[in-house]
Amino acid sequence: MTSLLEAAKALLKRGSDDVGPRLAGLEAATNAARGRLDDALVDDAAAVVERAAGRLKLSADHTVVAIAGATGSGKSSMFNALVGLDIAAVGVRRPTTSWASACVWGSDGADEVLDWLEIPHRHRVVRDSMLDGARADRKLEGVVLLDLPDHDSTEVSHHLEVDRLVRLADLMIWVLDPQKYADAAIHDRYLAPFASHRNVIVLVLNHIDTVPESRRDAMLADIHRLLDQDGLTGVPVFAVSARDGTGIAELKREVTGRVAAKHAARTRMVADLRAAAERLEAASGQSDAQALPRGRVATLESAFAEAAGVPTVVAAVTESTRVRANRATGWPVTSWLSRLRPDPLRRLHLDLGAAGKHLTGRSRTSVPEATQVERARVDTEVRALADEASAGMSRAWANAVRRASTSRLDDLGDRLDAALGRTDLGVARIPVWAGAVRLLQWLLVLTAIGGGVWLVVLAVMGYLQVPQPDTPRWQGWPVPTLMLLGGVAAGLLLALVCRLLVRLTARSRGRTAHARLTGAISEVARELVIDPVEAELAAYRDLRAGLDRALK
Ligand SMILES: Nc1nc2c(ncn2[C@@H]2O[C@H](COP(=O)(O)OP(=O)(O)O)[C@@H](O)[C@H]2O)c(=O)[nH]1
Ligand SMILES: [Mg+2]
Repeated sequence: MTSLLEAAKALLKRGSDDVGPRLAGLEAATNAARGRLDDALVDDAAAVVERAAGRLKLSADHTVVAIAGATGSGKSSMFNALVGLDIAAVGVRRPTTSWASACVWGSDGADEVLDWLEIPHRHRVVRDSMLDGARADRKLEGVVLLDLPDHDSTEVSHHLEVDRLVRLADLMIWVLDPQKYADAAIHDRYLAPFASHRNVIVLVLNHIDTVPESRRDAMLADIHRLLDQDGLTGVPVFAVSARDGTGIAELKREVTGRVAAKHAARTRMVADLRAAAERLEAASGQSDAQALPRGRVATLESAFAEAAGVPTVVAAVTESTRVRANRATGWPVTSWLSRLRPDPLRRLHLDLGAAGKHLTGRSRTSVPEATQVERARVDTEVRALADEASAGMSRAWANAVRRASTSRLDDLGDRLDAALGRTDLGVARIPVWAGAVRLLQWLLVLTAIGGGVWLVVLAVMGYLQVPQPDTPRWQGWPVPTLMLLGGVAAGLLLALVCRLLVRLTARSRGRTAHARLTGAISEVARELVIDPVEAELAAYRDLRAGLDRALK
């Protein structure tokens, strides 16, 4: 039960608090909508994303406050004064490490932030764990206070660390001391370069207890003058003593003010994100993306196949196989007659194979181009597919789907023709059995001719009254007569039987060619229509997922 409650709480918290996922969601949705929804709308959402991302810096739930300054200016003392405990070592240079110390008020998600800032565990303090909740300063909830390494340290890594943290900070407290506040090196090297960050900088003149009251105003005026020269006009300056506590309350108020401003900005940011996401949703529709229905794809492919002339080619394959195999297996004496008829595949320029096409230099087959009716059917099927795929989407998105579905249809004719031309129809050779039959047929013809010649010789010898040798007999029949009649009869019979086989073979080759052609045509359909439509559906899915995250 408890774990269930915990889970529910965690969910609720996510639902109301996490700006990061909302921002990421809106960004994904914006990218997906680019080019598909109205440009002005998408630009608007992108601007919200950019603004929010810039404002977020590190974490919307934390306000990062960094204390920077020269060695001995009192950073560590200031850190301790703000924390209210002696945590940072005072009066110590840190030559051995370049790491900042950190204190976090409220522990929610603090570790993540500190990990991100790469603050080692031993330098972390969580304020709530040291005091009971009632005493902890509620207004400082979410503050991450960093005691930066000395900026005037000679080690390069220290500079890198300072630069990195300063860029991430929501507020930078720059500590000066009365001795060195006018030091040109500090102003030129450290303050002036941060002019563009001036709305996140406050200046602290520490050690104010060591300055006689009478001189304090003049010193502050001098600092303001120097800041003007640095391009840091308007940056607040606090006169503080970390030792006796002068001005610490004001400084704390400044910090809590920044925290409140950040909370307000965050609330406004969430509202902006939601509003932009809602506008995108209104323009794109709320339904889930559909998968492309298989049936639709199949009818589209069959429309493509018809437009490409697949039935014509398949018929030609069947017919051509029939003609060629019949010619091979038919009775040789009559089968030459069939040569007078042109081969149907040759008519379509489809039997040449790649090498032949190269030789003839033809780039197109002569399969007739799609008729208007066939072409119209393709268009209808494409539209039906786009309509079905975009069901439930807004009109704008449905238009994007439809645009995509027709975007590549211009070269449909050429692409289909090329697919036909490339396909191996499997008709280059006559079947092996037909070759064997052809051999047999010729043997039979030779037998018949042999018998015929023999008979003619006998007849001539009879006519010339030349004494004839005994003609061999078989079952009472003279062998030459048997050879002539048997050869002719067997040839004719064989041809007849083969016609049946040829018809079966032709049909099977037709089926093979049909399968191969449909395969090639499916590829064209996928590339020209299905893929572009699916890209739109994928973008819609991305958009929906992004909006769900942004609006959850
Ligand atoms: N009189 C006086 N001494 C201070 C003040 N703040 C810091 N110090 C001293 O200045 C020295 C350096 O302070 P520290 O906080 O270590 O400076 P850091 O090097 O910038 O971290 C220490 O001896 C502190 O006690 C202050 O406001 N007044
Ligand atoms: Mg220090």
